[in-house]
Amino acid sequence: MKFIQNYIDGKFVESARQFAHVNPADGSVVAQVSEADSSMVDAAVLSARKSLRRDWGRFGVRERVALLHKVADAIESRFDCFVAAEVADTGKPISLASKLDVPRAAANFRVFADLIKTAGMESFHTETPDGKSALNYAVRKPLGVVGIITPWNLPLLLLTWKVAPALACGNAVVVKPSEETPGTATLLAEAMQQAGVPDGVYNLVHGFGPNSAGEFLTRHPDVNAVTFTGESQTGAAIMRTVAASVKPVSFELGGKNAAIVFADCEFEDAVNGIAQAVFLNTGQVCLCAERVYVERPIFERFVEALKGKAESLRIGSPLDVATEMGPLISAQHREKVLSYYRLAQEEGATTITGGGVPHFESSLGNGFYVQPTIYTGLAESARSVKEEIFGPVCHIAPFESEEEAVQMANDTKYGLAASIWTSNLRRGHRVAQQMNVGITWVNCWFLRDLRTPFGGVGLSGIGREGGMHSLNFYSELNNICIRL
Ligand code: NAD
Ligand code: 6OD
Repeated sequence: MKFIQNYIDGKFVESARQFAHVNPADGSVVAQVSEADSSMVDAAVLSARKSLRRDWGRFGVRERVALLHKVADAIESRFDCFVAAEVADTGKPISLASKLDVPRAAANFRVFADLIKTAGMESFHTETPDGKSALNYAVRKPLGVVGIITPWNLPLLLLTWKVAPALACGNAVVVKPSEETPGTATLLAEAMQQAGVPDGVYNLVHGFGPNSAGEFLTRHPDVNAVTFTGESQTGAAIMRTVAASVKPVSFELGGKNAAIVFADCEFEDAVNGIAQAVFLNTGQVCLCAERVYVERPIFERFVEALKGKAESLRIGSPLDVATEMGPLISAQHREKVLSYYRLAQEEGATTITGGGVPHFESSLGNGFYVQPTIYTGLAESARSVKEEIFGPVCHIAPFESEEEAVQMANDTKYGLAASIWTSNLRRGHRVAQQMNVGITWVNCWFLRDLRTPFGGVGLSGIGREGGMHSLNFYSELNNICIRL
């Protein structure tokens, strides 16, 4: 049995309480994880604070940049260990962890290192009506101690997406990964040690949300800012907690994303792209499309083609390189997804494919698998069309006009991402600009440039991260005005 520990002030530390880490592919307990109590969260925050007063606080940008590249080197030098830990954490196919999560973790450190190196600051030469003259320039300073709370779906990618810019800006961090996925964050602590990151700069506490490490961290008076990725309702709870101390927050929350497929699309590209957008990572990507709107003339053909894609997905062991779809993260999450499968039936859906649980003779039968599922025929007001399911499932509805497609796509309390599929680029631009979301893709999906703004509107979040947006969130600006 493996033991997964907290990492505080450069040391791996155990706690009195432990919880089990379960393999989603077969339901077996694979590790015991130390749950940090409130005194350990205090120690982590104190250690982060002290690091700002020691070497780390005196590091210049050049030294921080060099160190972040060393962290990326350390991740790459242990590539296979990170892939194994990501697969053990999530049950995602090894091919996906190798192509997406681990390379992105290293890229997050490199991109934000390079960005802070070249980022300039604003300056203004000011002349007042009464003849005074001044030079204004802003300087960037760290926020201090940043609390980072992350979910289980892309645990390493999303953690490093926040840790890298936070460290680039000179902060020290205390991270609380999801209780479902403790492995890669712990391996990242080893990579930090290997890279020579000073003690206290990266602290890791394991545990749950309410009345556990997550809440202790967000409630902590000596944490200067909180950045969170997860469910919208959790974001609301964290917002209530941090309100008392008026901390800056960045929230990347849930979605109920739409895809709009016009009859003039490149049909094969659109089918392949939407299959990715619906089923990647077993539908557990916040950007996944759960609502697909298809222009009437190609509706039947599109539904048939996506059904073919869903039914040809190789579902199986995450360790098999041929596997394309793994299990959901947990028994509890599977029950949630299956409850939506039942709800869709009750709400009058036509099941095009799936709707249940695949059968396995092997130990995978104890895993948390569901079938990739497509529904049609639901009213737009149905709960299963309105609420985030976070599984390999979509509802496909026909539309008659561009205006109707835009109206249906925007009829949601969420607003994270959308994709538009058309060979008419003028229409692509026009429709994209009407999407009430933070991220719109045209003829692609989840094609990322880390310098671009990332975030959502409505229930999908507050603020933007990515590129300069991350640097601006993770720093305080001090404007200096010099009378000339
Ligand atoms: P979750 O909100 O249940 O948990 C996320 C993290 O918050 C976990 O570490 C959890 O322990 C912690 N937490 C829970 N309650 C807390 C509390 N009261 N105080 C402090 N911490 C608390 O989310 P999840 O189930 O892990 O992830 C899935 C959700 O995340 C989906 O809704 C998905 O859309 C969303 N998500 C959004 C993005 C994005 O970029 N917008 C990215 C990935 C996932
Ligand atoms: O690609 C990213 O930077 C990012 N934040 C992806 C989020 C995916 C949500 O599950």
